[in-house]
Amino acid sequence: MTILRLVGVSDYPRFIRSVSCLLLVIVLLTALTGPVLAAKKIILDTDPGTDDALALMLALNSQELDVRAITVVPGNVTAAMGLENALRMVSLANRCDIPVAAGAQHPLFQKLITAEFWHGKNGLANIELPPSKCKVDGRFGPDLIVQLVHASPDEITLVPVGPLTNIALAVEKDPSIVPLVLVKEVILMGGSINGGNVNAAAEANIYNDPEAAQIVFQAGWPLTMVGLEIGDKALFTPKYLDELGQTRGPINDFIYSVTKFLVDLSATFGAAGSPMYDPSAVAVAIDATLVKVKEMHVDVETRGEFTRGETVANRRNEVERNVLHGDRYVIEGVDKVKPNAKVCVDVDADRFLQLFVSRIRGK
Ligand SMILES: [Ca+2]
Repeated sequence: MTILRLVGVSDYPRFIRSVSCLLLVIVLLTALTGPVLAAKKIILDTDPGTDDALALMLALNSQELDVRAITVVPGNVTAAMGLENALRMVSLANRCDIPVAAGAQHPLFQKLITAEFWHGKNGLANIELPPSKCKVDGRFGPDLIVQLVHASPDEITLVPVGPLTNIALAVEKDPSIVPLVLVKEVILMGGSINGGNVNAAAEANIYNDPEAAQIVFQAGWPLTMVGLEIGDKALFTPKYLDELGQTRGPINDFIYSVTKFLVDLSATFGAAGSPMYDPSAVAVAIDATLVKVKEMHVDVETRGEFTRGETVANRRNEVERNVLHGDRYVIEGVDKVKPNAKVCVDVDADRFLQLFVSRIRGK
């Protein structure tokens, strides 16, 4: 009543229109600035790698994420080739402002296993990107991780999509980044709870440095494991490739070529499409509602004859308590085991793939 009296009855429709316009402006401003303000700071640790290329470009094309650094780890390709690939991709995206740093040169305790067989001889589907305009950051990758985490306490999400060597080295060099919860969260692509992809037991990223992976899983920080179950369900099929091919642009064209290589490769193995492994971790960082998670305790097998590199997930989060009585053990009860990981067990595959395609197309 008071408002009506103030504006006068004859002005009432104009008043409503003004208020509506103001509300519309506020909504538009919130839509435009909101996600930018709330961008999640991430460090992408990567061994590029074809699916690393997809992960990197998805991250750079998503305003929900603020990529603070890219650290390179050996895995799919050697450390030197991975660094060159990372620099060329960042250059293609015109993002020389993002530090790109070299890290470990080999796994902690074993020989490196490279995967040109799956990724092309240069690791990037044999696509020759122009030389990089960007310069390498001189800092050692794990040091850069520690430095950035201290500079933004409780704000940095680590997104490792390669072997976990650099992340383990960061924890070993400065264990304080974990107990003080300086790292907000770790969302890693790696592992599986239903068998491996390099052999019956192990997934490639974990298999390439099981000791490092065990350090990362046991570190005590909030950790999400985006394993094979997610990428294997989210197949990049010719349908999505066609959608990607409808638009042009440097990133769009590059990712189209990479995904075409992957789709063609998967067809030679009789698969309907290519599993979206690395981009799945970035997608979870963008929108955690894409996946269903279950809390589990996960250990990494480092000694098994057939199971080295397996992520051994305790689905019940309990173990039998066996107590020695004379010459035998007797089960006296069941002890609870504290979960250390949110394990992704399902994904809304089409929503994830549509998100990927639309972001690469810049829409
Ligand atoms: Ca990778």
